[in-house]
Amino acid sequence: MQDADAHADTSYDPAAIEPRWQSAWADADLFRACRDGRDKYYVLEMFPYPSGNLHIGHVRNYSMGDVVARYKASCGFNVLHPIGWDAFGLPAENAAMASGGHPKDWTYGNIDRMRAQFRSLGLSFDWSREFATCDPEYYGQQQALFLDMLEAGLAYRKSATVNWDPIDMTVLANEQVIDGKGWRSGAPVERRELVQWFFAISEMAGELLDALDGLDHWPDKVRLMQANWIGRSRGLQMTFPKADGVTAAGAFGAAFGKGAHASWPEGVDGIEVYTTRPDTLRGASFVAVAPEHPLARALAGDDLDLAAFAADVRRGGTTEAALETAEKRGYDTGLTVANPLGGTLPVWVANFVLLEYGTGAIFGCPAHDQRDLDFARKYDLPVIDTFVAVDSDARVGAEAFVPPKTEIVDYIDNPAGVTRATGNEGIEATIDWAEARGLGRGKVQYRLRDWGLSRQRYWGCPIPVVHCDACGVVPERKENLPVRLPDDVEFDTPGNPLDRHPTWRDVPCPKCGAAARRETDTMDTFVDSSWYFARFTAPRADSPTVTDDAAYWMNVDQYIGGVEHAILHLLYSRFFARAMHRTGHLPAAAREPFDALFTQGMVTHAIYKTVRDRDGRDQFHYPAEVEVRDGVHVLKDDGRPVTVVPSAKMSKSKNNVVDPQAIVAQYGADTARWFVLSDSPPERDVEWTAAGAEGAHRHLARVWRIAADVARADRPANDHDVALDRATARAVAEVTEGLDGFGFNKAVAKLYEFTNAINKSDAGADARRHAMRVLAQLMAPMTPHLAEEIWHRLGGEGFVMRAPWPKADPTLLVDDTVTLPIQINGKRRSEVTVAADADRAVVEAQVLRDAAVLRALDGGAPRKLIVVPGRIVNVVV
Ligand code: ANZ
Ligand code: ZN
Repeated sequence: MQDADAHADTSYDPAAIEPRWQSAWADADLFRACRDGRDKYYVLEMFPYPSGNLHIGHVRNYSMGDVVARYKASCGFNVLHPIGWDAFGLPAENAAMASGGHPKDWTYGNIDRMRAQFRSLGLSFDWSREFATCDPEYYGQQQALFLDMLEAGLAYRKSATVNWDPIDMTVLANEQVIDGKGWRSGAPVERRELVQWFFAISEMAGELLDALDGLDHWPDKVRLMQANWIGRSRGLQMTFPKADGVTAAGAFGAAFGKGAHASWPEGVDGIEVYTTRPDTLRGASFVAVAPEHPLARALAGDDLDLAAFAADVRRGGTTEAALETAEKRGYDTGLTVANPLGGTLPVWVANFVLLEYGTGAIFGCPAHDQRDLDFARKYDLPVIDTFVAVDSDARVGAEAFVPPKTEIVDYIDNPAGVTRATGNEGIEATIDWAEARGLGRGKVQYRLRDWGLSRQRYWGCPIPVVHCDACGVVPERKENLPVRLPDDVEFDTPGNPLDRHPTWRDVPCPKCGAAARRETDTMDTFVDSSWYFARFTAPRADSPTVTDDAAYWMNVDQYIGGVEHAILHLLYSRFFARAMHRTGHLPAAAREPFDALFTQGMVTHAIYKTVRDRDGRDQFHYPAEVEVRDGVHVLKDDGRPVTVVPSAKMSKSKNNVVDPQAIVAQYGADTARWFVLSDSPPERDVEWTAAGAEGAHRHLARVWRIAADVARADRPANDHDVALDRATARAVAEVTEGLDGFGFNKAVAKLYEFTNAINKSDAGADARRHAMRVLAQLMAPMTPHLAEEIWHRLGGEGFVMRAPWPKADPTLLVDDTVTLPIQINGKRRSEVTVAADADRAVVEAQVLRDAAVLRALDGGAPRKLIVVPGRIVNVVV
């Protein structure tokens, strides 16, 4: 036996190998996808935002996709593996504002840099299909889709309450409001009424929810997050009729409260509420409406205090989270409604009631809802139990009593006569009771709101309509698409530059020709990423998709991306696929566009920090400033001890970012790819360490040397060696299993083993060459350049990716021995390895010689000795 490491002739030089193979692949157009008679496989990684530089998280994401793409190609599939750029968005405008350039130049410059970085990683993208969402050829087709959706009633305009940033002068998405302030400007966000464009996603809430069940190859957590976001609930919609009495009112501090002067507006007979806990009706102590509810508006007409209260509430954001944490505040209108169970309830306007959910009005039951309880405590409203816990004295106290709806409780005077039942049973019975008396009707409600897509920004897809005084909203003619963004814009004043661009904005009406005005809102950038996967199937077509191409390439067989997109991006894409089907742009089968989804973990890195004497603040150090002395991390400079925070998210401000370009320059792309795939399961985070990268590189260099040794063929030829054949078969079987099941780290571990097996093997030259070629094939999805070079040097034909994936000879996989665990008195204590076909007596004899068994028997005989052949041995002493 000899170790190849002993006499290496050439050394591993990725800087020479990698660019050479990248050009060879490009020259052979190896990754271009064309429709043919084979089965297709469409693998897609979420396309990147062109921020300017790849980060190491990208390397992991795209390496995983590349493994799948190359592996499936070797398995004979016609693989589609495209890439593009999610290129519209605010950062480009911010950069233009900060440094005076143009968003377009900034964006395309970044794309050029990142494309080069992608190429240096050797990713098997079909570059012929590349596009950026800011290409007019792309967003023009998006405008065509929009017009079709407008016609189909899937896009519409309505007035809506939005988060308005008064400094940036723009609408903010809920996620852009942080602690009630604009995420960029830091200005307190206001609520505003604006006419906005919407997609009718809520109309599909039910089917989007139900279809989640069919997505077997999606992570459960993502399906659950989507289900929660859609938020189906069943409840009761009921009306509280108006009553004559008025309350003493005057509860909003000393200043607010209408008191005895209030009267019902003309034509209003009561208040309709939506409740998911009708079983708590007995505990209702007030009714509340949203500040923008028609009743509140009508009353505010001649109640200045109420108008002032509503205006005050408007100064908070509209997010649910903001409302959840904001102090509960209300205004007593002085009006009352009748409770069908007797008595009257006061009517309030409350800041925690949302206009857009249910009916924009509620009844409050403080005993069983925390918000209602906070409200009741503040304004001194009654707290009435409607049910209590069965076996404990848990009930409303400092906190509301809110048991899960599946828990059994004891009801108190439930109107439907329910006594001991689960909340769900109580709810259903009370709905039946209310329906039977005509008090209301059962209703399924979704939390999902329609998708507001209007953005008052420049760097986005223009909404292709024109506003005409005579004709109203007029769709742009399709032959005039794309409606291009004008290039000559200024970013020196806040607000939307399109609003101040007269020659772009002022156009004749497409219908009557009169002077009219272009829509200056652009689309939410989530629109751009909601159909790019479909566009990749025919990226240059002059319609959004092409029937035959979509039919052949859709669906995406494997989608890969970060879990941060678990909700919005995936939900919007699912909606768009449905909308595109309805408008004739996708086949029915593509309504769920992603057959399988994989969400990968992050690449993390330790943070090194010390505390600064001057002000006690943390100071962060680059890895290069730190070394280990006697097992302790210290600063190289002055030996001060460093605190290590392991496996932290990378962040520039914490000095713990690894730059893929530096890694590629130092070790090569294959090392970077191998490392990010190796250390932990793909769904988990992997911690980048210098030692780990070094180790990955050493391994690849070792594979290189072993290959060189094998290539020398200075041994007697002999093409069979049972041990090596077995090791090869096992490696093929297990690596294949790893790749099929997203167990890339397991596949990598197997490849380490197989490398050792080849190195140690004393088989003849041909057998070793064969094994080495198989190793190259198995490594090719992860380290394509090294694999290609080895394959080539060992006489492999063509490109390694084109070589058919090896198959494991099943007869070589059968082990001739088995290892059985030995349990002593029910605990696993040892194991025994015997011939696979050994009979019971042989196994028993060997068990009785086992050291752990001998110790336990202590000279005696076992009370029982049970051999379950092939499985386990039980010894009772
Ligand atoms: C009475 C009640 C009693 C409620 C109780 C809850 C607990 P989910 O289940 O998430 O759908 N609600 C209804 N419309 C609202 C609105 N526009 N703004 C704020 N809150 C609203 O939430 C439904 C519950 O949230 C409803 O059930 C209603 O309060 C409140 F012990 O009605 B409930
Ligand atoms: Zn007109």
